[in-house]
Amino acid sequence: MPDGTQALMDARTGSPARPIAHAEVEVLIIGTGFSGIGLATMLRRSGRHSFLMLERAWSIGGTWRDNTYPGAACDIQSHLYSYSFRPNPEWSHLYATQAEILAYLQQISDEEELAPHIVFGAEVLEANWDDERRRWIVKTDSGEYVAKALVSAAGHLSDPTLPDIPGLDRFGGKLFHSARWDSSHRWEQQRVGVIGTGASAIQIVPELAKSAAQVTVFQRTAPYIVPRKEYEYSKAEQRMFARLPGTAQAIRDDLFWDNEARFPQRRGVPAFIDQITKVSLAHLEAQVADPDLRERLTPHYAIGCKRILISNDYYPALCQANVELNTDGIERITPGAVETRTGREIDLDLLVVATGFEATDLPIAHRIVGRDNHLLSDHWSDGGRAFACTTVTRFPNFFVMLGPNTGLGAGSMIYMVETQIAYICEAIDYLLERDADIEPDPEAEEEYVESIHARSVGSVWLSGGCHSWYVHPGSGRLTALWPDFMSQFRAENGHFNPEHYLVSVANT
Ligand code: NA7
Repeated sequence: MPDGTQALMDARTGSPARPIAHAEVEVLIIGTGFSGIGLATMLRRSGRHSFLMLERAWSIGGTWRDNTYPGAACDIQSHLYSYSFRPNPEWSHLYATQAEILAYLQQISDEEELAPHIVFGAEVLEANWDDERRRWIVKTDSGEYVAKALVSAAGHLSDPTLPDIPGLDRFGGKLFHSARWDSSHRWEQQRVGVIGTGASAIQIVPELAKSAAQVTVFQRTAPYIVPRKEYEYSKAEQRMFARLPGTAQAIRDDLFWDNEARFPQRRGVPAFIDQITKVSLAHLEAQVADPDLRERLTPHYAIGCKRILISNDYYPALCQANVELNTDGIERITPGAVETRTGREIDLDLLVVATGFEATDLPIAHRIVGRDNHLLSDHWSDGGRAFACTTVTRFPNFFVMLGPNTGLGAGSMIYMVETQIAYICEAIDYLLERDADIEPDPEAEEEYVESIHARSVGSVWLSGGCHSWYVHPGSGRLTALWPDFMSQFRAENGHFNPEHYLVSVANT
């Protein structure tokens, strides 16, 4: 097995031996990314201390711990991509880097005293609802945990996916996925290949182009790219945000409504979609002079059907003499090269696989078993479905964060996370105060899922003529994204309402 593949399979960091533990708590949370840390903070602030977070790695941070590739940064503005209940006056730039976001999460974990609640190195192997005990029994590789309520905060961009390309496993050079970057590997002066041209690849390529001998970017589908507004906050501004939090809040509000105003693009409203298409194509024209390269970089689907990327340095990197955009298609991978469909062999020392994540068939769903041995991945065989995007029929006292239909084409996932936190905290209060078990009425779930589908019909995601992980390949339905305004998500899903639930209480 090449060492790259090995690196992909390895646990996130070292794995110190630990005793097998057992514990019973009110709430178990799987994961310590933005969803888990945020929910834990609010549980603790509301006086609930009986909870544990199960984390398979050895540090917190989720996707912001895992994605350490050169150039890793968020493409949503920092003052919006942060919790409203933990504003950070010290954001250095309009868009934060991975390291800055991870430090922000770590600081919250420290200051909110979450460490005693985290079990590191505890990968959930199976979570079973026990109808007699009316508890979730969660087996991990470091012990068994029991809880009244279970929250999956495992994320949808957490398990890398490898492309199904013949020979990938026989590549003899260095190979790793963008989300498992091996920082010990020196790629300077090497011949590097990058498979994929998504949000990760377009951040990686300009960094590689600075000092690799040769970079070959293997593109299957051209992305739309728009300019990235750069802005560094001055020390004076940061002091102002700290002393007058209302000024940072005003920025946050502006950013929120700016993003919200982009939603009509995704509905394909002509005036909106034409405007953003022009912006993107003008960016390409301004940055790429070579007509052949420009043609190959021109997308042939409706903008927004795939994520609109932001970058000022990707196109210029592709114009460098040491960088090639290859659009021939990959035939196979040999021990030393990528062979294209035109029969050309491109020799490589390093192959970076930036092909995204298992986002349509979430691996965690194969490990969660509800009432009557019902497996979550079976319930979701046609794509994720949940009432209020959060609860699932036949899965009592179970909540999923950033699961079905919670992704965004434009906007901050942290807003979605905070909405779900409020919903879940209210639901947990409800069920713990009554010692009740709750699950959504199947009819309510069905009605909700249909209302989401009705809203997604006609959107660029379904009608834009592209292939993306937003749409479930089996059902053809939009299962990853929320097909409405962010504010509408909060209006619908900001509060728990027991009316839509089947509620059972012990001895009744
Ligand atoms: P994405 O956005 O899923 O992008 C994956 C890229 O990999 C995309 O360009 C794919 O091309 C390409 N890909 C996938 N499989 C193959 C094969 N078999 N051959 C060639 N190319 C392939 O993942 P990212 O990590 O970039 O970004 C994930 C999210 O992070 C993003 O949405 C943001 O929310 C942040 P395709 O377009 O499918 O033709």
